[in-house]
Amino acid sequence: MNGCACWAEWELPQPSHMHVHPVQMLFTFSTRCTHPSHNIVSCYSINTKAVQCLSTSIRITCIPPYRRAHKRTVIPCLSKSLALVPRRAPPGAAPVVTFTMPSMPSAAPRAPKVFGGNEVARPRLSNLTYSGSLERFKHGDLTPVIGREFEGLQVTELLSAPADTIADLAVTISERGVVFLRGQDVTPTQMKDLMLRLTQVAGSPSSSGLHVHPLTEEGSELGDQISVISSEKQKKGGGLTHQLSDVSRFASSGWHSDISFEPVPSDYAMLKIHTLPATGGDTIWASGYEVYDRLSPPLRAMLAGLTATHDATFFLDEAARLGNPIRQGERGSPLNQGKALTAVHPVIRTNPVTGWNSVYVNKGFTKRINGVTKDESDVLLAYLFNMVTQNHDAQVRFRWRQNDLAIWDNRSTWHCATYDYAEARAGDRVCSLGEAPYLDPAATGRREALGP
Ligand SMILES: O=C(O)CCC(=O)C(=O)O
Ligand SMILES: [Fe+2]
Repeated sequence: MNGCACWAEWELPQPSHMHVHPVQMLFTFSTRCTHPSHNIVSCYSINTKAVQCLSTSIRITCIPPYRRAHKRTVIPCLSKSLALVPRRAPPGAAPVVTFTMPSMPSAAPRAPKVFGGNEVARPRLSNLTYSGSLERFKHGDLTPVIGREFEGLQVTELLSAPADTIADLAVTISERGVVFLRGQDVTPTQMKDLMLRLTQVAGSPSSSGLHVHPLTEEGSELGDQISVISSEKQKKGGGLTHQLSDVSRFASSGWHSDISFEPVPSDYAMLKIHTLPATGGDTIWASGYEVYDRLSPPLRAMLAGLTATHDATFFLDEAARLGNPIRQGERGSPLNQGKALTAVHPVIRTNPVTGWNSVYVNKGFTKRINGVTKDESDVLLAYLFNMVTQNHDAQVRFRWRQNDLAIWDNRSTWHCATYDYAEARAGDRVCSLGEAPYLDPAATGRREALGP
C-alpha cells in the first residue's frame, strides 16, 4: 500500500469498554488528519478478532494527498475521536463504539518501532523537509537517480549559513546520494566544522560525532578526524580501502560504503581532492535506493528480516604489518570502540532523512548474511553486489578537478575509487557518524515515495 511513514498510535480503552462482540465482523474506522497538508481521511479495515488481538492499541497509517510534502512529517496528526462503524450497517446507524483518544503531546519523541537500531544511537529527527534555500545556486543533476553538482557554492559560505540551508544541504545529499561542490577553497578544519554542522542539523544522535578511523595514527598531522586519501600511502598498504592488497583484477572489487564495520557507521562523508593525475582517478557512486527499488517484492520482504555481519579484520592485519597500533578508544561514538572491527546491521536500512529504504551490504566489508546457510549467504551477497556493479544506470562517475569536494550519504550509496593512473593523487576525507542502522517496516523505496 502507498502508506507513508507518518503514523500515530493511541492507547485504546480496555477491551471491556469496547462493545465489539460479533466475531469476525468487519469494521471500518476512519479518521481525519488535522495536519494542514493532509486533508484526507485515512481508512482501515479491521475485524473484531484483530481488535481483540491488538487489545490496547491500533496503528493507523495515513495516506496523504501530497506525498512529497507530507512524507517528511512525523507529528502524530490524526484527530482525536474515532468511531467504529460496522461496514455493512444500515445508513445512519450509530457507531458501535465511540471513544476519545487521550491527547498526545505533538512533539513527543516516541521510540520508533524498528528492526535493528540501538537506544544509544537513535536519530533525533526524521523526514526532513527541503525549504528551497539552495535553489539560488547554479546546480544540475548528473543522472536521473544519483548525483547533483553545484557551482559557486562554497563550503566557507555554508559555515555561516542559517540552519535551514544546512538542512537543505542534508536533504539534497540524502535524496541525491552524492553532491559535488566544484573548486573549494577550504581547509581540513573547515571541512570538519561543516561536517559536524551537517550531521547535527540532519538529526544524528547526540552520542555521534566525527569518526576516528581505526588506522589513523595517533598525533597525525591533520588531527584524528581527518583521513588522508593518498595514492602513495595506498601503495604501501594502510589505505582506507583494501583494493590494492586484494588479489582481484576487477576494478569493481573496491565498491564499499564507508566504515560499515562500526556499530554506528557513517551518515555522511566529505572528500576533497587537491592533488590529481592529468587524467584518471575518477570516483564512482551507486544508489542504494535504486538497487532496493529493483528488487522484487518477495526478495525485499525476505531481506527485510535479515541482518548481515560487516567485518574489517583485515585492517588489524594491515596495522600489524605496518607496526601501527589500531585505535581502540571511542571512534566517534561510545558504541565504536575496541579491537573487534565488526558489526551486525539490517540488510535493508531506512534513511531517516528521506524515509526511503536502501540495500545496506557492501563488497568491501559485508562478509555474511546471518540466519541463512553459508551457501545462501554467498549467493545473496553475490547477487546484491552484482546489482551495484552491473547497473551502470544506478551509478554516477565523477571526474575530479583540483579542489573539488564531494559529500555523500553512506547509508544509501556505495562508492569505488579508480586506480587507473601512475601519478600522485591525494585529498582529505572527513566522515561523520549517524544512527545505528535500522529498518522502519512502514518505510518504502524512493520510487514509491516520489510517486509516478
Ligand atoms: O579515492 C577515492 O576516490 C575514494 C576514496 C574513498 O573511498 C573515501 O574517501 O571514502
Ligand atoms: Fe570510501
